[in-house]
Amino acid sequence: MVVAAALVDGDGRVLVQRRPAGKPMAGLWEFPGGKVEAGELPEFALARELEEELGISLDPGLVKPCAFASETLGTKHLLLLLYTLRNWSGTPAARHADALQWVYPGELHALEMPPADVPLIAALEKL
Ligand code: 9L3
Ligand code: MG
Repeated sequence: MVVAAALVDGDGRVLVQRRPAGKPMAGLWEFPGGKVEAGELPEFALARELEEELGISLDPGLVKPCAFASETLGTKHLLLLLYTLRNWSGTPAARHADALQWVYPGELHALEMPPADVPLIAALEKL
């Protein structure tokens, strides 16, 4: 299971990051996040991943479930849970990604995203 966050700023824009060269799906824009570890609650996994990837800290109790999607690649099945996050501490910096950008949800369609992220856009357009 993979968790990801849509950080939402005061203007309603969301943060996406570009997967770096050398990683699977390099060059695609994704909602930041990563794999939930064994025994870990999803919201805590999300806080851990966002700290590692963006250098921000957040209260796992303040993330809101938003949408989910599943993706099958060969024999690999991926369940992706998307949460929205409006309050965090620190300024997001690209620690794992090679670029970050803030975009309005309607602009996400123009970006190349991993297959599991694409169906999540609709939920963000209704925020
Ligand atoms: N993944 C897809 N969309 C996302 C995230 C955070 C992750 N928004 C996929 C890419 C990998 C898998 O989940 O197949 C694990 O992610 P990572 O650990 O490679 O970032
Ligand atoms: Mg990740």
